[in-house]
Amino acid sequence: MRLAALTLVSGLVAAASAHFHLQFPGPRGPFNMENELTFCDNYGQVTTNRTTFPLSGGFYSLTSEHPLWVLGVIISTVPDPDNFSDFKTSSGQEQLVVQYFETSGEGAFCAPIDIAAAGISGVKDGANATLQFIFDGGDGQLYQCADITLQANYTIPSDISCTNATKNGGVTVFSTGTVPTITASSTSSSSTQTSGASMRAGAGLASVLLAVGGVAFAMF
Ligand SMILES: *[C@@H]1O[C@H](CO)[C@@H](O)[C@H](O)[C@H]1NC(C)=O
Ligand SMILES: *[C@@H]1O[C@H](CO)[C@@H](O)[C@H](O)[C@H]1NC(C)=O
Ligand SMILES: *[C@@H]1O[C@H](CO)[C@@H](O)[C@H](O)[C@H]1NC(C)=O
Ligand SMILES: *[C@@H]1O[C@H](CO)[C@@H](O)[C@H](O)[C@H]1NC(C)=O
Ligand SMILES: *[C@@H]1O[C@H](CO)[C@@H](O)[C@H](O)[C@H]1NC(C)=O
Ligand SMILES: [Cu+2]
Repeated sequence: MRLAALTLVSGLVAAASAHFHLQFPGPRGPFNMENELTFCDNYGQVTTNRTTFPLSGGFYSLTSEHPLWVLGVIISTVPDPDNFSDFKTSSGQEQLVVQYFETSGEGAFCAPIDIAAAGISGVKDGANATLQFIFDGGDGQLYQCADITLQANYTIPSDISCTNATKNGGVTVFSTGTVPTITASSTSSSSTQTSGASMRAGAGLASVLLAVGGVAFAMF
């Protein structure tokens, strides 16, 4: 009886503590789990220790603690972005540099990013910018920010790791007019208790993100 209760509690704690950690470019400050539900993990102030980051041909990396998740990356070119409006165009569209996509897999994830290709105003060689990573693994939208200086032809040092955990599944990019369906095949053995909740929340999120992605897509 007591054991069963403990197991249930630890299962709930595990579900609540599962989030994502931005690895590269580095975030504004130490990871704070509760704050990750708020703008920039609640680091509202710009930092001066910016990461030099390639204008094109870069990569970003994170670790996921959720088996099934959605990610998008937005950019701001204002000097001290401290609210979501700073990551939007004057007409209110999110300035996406990585289109929202869904994938599966816990652990390391690393993927290419071409900031110049997004055609955002103010993005150029030598410009300062802030990236905000928006992640949802089924327990709310989570945010981490990285302050960067863009540099053309910059090569990310080879000691920065860029690997995928072998469990990473396929990618669905939300830029078409079709509502994506989340399949049950992507659940991992270690997170079976949370997968049902993740999938339901994920399906709701998918519709919202589809609307966002659809609007962004229509702009191109
Ligand atoms: C910048 O400095 C802060 C405060 O020392 C630190 O927490 C953060 O990790 C640093 N950011 C990078 C990208 O190194
Ligand atoms: C970019 O940010 C750094 C650090 O905050 C600052 O010293 C530099 O002047 C800024 N560069 C531009 C072009 O605004
Ligand atoms: C967001 O911050 C900018 C300055 O960075 C400010 O001009 C603007 O009023 C703020 N918008 C909101 C909605 O708080
Ligand atoms: C990791 O997986 C993503 C999605 O499939 C892919 O775009 C990326 O290139 C992979 N990263 C590495 C380092 O292979
Ligand atoms: C980047 O490299 C290309 C090709 O080598 C070159 O034409 C261009 O001038 C470089 N840009 C900068 C800003 O150095
Ligand atoms: Cu979480």
